[in-house]
Amino acid sequence: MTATRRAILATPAMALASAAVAQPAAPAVMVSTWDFGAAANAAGIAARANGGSALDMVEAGGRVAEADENNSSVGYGGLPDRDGRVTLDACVMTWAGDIGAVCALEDIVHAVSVARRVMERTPHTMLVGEGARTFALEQGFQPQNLLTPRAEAAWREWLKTANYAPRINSENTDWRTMPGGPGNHDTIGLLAIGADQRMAGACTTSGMAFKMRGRVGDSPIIGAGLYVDDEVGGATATGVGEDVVRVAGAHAVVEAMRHGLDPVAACRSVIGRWTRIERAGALFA
Ligand code: SD4
Repeated sequence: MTATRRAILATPAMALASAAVAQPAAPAVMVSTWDFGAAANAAGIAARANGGSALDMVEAGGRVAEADENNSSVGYGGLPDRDGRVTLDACVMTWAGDIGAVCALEDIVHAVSVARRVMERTPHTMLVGEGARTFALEQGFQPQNLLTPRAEAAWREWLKTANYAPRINSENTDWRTMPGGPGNHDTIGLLAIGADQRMAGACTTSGMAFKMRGRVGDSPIIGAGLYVDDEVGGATATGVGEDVVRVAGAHAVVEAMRHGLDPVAACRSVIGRWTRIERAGALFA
């Protein structure tokens, strides 16, 4: 599970998160994936300083990444699918088990906020595609073209070979190499603990670059890309979603912690499970 090894997540951060739950006086904690997570954390901590909840914190952080056109796999500036359409996936989850998600959302930059609206204003937990877009517009979100010139140039370059070959751990090496570079994925996952010591999480992405139209990865799937239970802790994933979904990654990590493993050991146990599945599976490339 190399692709998701670092990704499944928030490993050191999760240790902090777990500790904070057990100590009522502990300061608010926020962790987010990758370099761009620092700006997201700053936004989240600012939201808390303004009286925001853990959910407000992760939403604020996710919105920073979504608005950053230099991030090629979240929100505006995300690399498109093979048809040239930017489609976003996102979800949120609170300590109370409230959840909301959108999949394959087009033309709306703040997918994380739409996911929150799904949670708060519908009787459902997930909306997809055109339905998600219609709901977002009804909720007052403004439509905009999410395909930036840089992302379009990268897509046109990709079309020359149309070779779909996601590389594991590309976040470490070349997510900054847009346009046209091989940095074909990354995502932001966020976990936060609010002043009331309650936890929430969010995950938002444009998914794998040049994916098939309609493809959805792990990021908006509760239990795969994100899981939160503040009796135990939280986990979020980035990486090749097809791999994370196979082991219900985030949920598996939280459940392993529930059974007494520390966060690192919990991640290792899930990676081990994935590795065993990979070896057994007939359909793996
Ligand atoms: C997905 N997990 O759509 C996301 C992509 C990602 O680093 O995290 N890339 O499969």
